[in-house]
Amino acid sequence: MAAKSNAHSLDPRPAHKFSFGLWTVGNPGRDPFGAPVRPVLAPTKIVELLAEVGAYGVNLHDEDLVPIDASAKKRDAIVAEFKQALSDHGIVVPMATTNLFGDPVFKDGAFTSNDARVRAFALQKTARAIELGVELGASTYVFWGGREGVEAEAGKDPLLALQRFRDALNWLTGFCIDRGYQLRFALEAKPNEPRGDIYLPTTGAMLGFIATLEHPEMVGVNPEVAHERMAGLSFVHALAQAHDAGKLFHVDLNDQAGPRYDQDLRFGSSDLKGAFFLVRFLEDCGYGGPRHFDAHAYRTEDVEGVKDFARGCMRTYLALAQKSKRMQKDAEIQGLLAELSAQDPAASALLTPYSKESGKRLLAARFDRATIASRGMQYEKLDQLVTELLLGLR
Ligand code: GLT
Ligand code: MN
Ligand code: MN
Repeated sequence: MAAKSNAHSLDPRPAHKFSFGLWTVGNPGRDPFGAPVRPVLAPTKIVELLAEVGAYGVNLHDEDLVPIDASAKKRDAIVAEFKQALSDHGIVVPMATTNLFGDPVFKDGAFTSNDARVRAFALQKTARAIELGVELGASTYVFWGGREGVEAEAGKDPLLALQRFRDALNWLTGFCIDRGYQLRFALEAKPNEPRGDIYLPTTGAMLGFIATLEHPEMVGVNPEVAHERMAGLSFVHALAQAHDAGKLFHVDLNDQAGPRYDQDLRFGSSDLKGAFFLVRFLEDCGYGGPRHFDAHAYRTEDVEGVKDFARGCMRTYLALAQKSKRMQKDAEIQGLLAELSAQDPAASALLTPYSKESGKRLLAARFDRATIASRGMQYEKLDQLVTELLLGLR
């Protein structure tokens, strides 16, 4: 009986806010070396599939739904049909974004292109995609500048590129304010691919850049697991910095085996322990936004395999959230953590905010370095306990 109720507790519910992009479950398995291996599913079919596996939301680029050359009439018909599918299946659109990377016109970037015609077209395309997102009920708007970079450094002035990126975001926040849209922008970093080097390559870089915008309060970040790992960085640390800055507006969950091409693997399929710590962080920090899986099924899969992939992302997330609760109740782990957080009162008294007085006290203090340094931190024990907890041994 216990096993059965545990199995049910891994069933996704709307309150979990699990979302997928049309481009993720709809990914037909094309890669740079091979043609698609799965049928292209119509957006309405993808909505149906997401409802079947238990997701709550679907995200989209403008072109995932409306072809770039569609007439206004065609666009409206497609959108109406899509809205009907959303309401038939009880699926919402929490986030929308613009495809500023697929069309050849964006081969040298969109907002940072050297060509003013491209920059103006990118703004127009984004403004229209924002209208679409708002019409579908999105409250977060993602910016992933896949083509905003260089191979030939000589070809673009990096300062000018940043200025152009800033000008574009300022224009678009102005547009939203003017229209009365309540959208929040979320900037998504990636170090490289498809460009040799993409500007603002990490979440930390994005956070620094946001402070230079005209409306920083409207702009946050959308960190992606795979993208931080491609740069060899800790994802949970990126999440923590974003949250600390009040900028964790959205999150792209997937997995990635170290610095290599962007794998967008099923959540938790490669670095289970890393996934555990990020779930623990998201669950504990008060993040209330969607848990978006920006990943796709292996190229070996058929449509049933895509469902296995989507269910797997959500089940692993929920299982790890349960493990996090279990860790909270594990007396031995909590005992070690309590030991780690116990502080020497005399030393704590030295760590008060700076004043002339506290400065004098600190400078006069004497430290027994050898004794302090001789303390073992017991991280080996702690880490092994966490490992055994994840392995189901505790
Ligand atoms: C693209 C990219 C993702 C972004 C999407 C939003 S599109 O698939 O690899 O990381 O989140 O533009
Ligand atoms: Mn990715
Ligand atoms: Mn992403």
